[in-house]
Amino acid sequence: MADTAAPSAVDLLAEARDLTDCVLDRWSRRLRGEVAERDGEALAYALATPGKRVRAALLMASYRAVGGESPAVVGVAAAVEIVHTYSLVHDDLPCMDDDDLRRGRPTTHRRFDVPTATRAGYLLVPVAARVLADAAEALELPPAALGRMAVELFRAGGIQGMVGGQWLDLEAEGRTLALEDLIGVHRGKTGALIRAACTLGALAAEAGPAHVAALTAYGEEVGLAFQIADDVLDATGTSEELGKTAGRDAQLAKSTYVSVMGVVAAREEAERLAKRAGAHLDAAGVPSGALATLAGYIVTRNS
Ligand code: GRG
Repeated sequence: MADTAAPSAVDLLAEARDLTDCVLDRWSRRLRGEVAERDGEALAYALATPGKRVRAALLMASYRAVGGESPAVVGVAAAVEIVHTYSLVHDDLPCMDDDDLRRGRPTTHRRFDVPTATRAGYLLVPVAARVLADAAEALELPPAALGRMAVELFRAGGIQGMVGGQWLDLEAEGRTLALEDLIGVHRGKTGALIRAACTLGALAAEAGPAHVAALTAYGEEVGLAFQIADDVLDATGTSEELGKTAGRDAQLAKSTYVSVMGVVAAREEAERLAKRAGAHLDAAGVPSGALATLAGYIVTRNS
């Protein structure tokens, strides 16, 4: 019998967005008091841009899947979303993807200027650390758990993850990558932070090693699937639907799943990964309703 009470992806994302945006708004107001005028405005602008909050939703669903119950977990989700927001601000800069539109609004460097947007991006990284530390305190986690969450988050954001993947991505512009190299780029620039969101959800709930590993494995698969879906949307969506310039990958001559295998095979691969993600949870006995819904959303979304 169908479970009519099971929340849809729209419900899960709306909840994550409402809760996370409250934390981000509180920090925006705090930062406006700490940071000089124009930089404070740029920080608040970047934090207020309307993201889908997929990473927050994954983190909260991962936390609940292993028994977490505190609403304070939203602080951990906000920390991950702040790292993600910094990456978008920098990704759009002229020295990287050089884009004018993000989340349906002018990019931070277009709304302000390149030096201000660059500073705002860097400033967000220590803000994420502060938000994470506050959340760990509110969750009454021991210092070792905060340390482990910080290592997971900032390792995923660094050379072994997001920065490393982005670096390879930039170096590969105009070149054709082999599929295994493309997988490395995608797992780094996008997958690592998504995987970390799932791991942090498990760590925030003080889950045991088998459950942490299962959620990490789930995050690894949906992280890659997310970027494959992004490649497909870049090739098939409109700028209006995406809130960012469509067709940018082709303009920048980037290797993507679409350029390597075409739209149909790329969609099939994303769906295969989403199924594999669910299998990791099933094998570890982690109840996976919301996470299965989110994996399905990640590979069928239209924005
Ligand atoms: C110094 C080389 C170097 C890098 C700095 C800029 C950067 C770090 C990394 C870029 C990482 C990046 C932007 C990867 C793309 C990830 C991606 C698919 C973003 C879109 O995510 P959504 O759709 O966006 O969840 P919203 O707006 O909904 O949050």
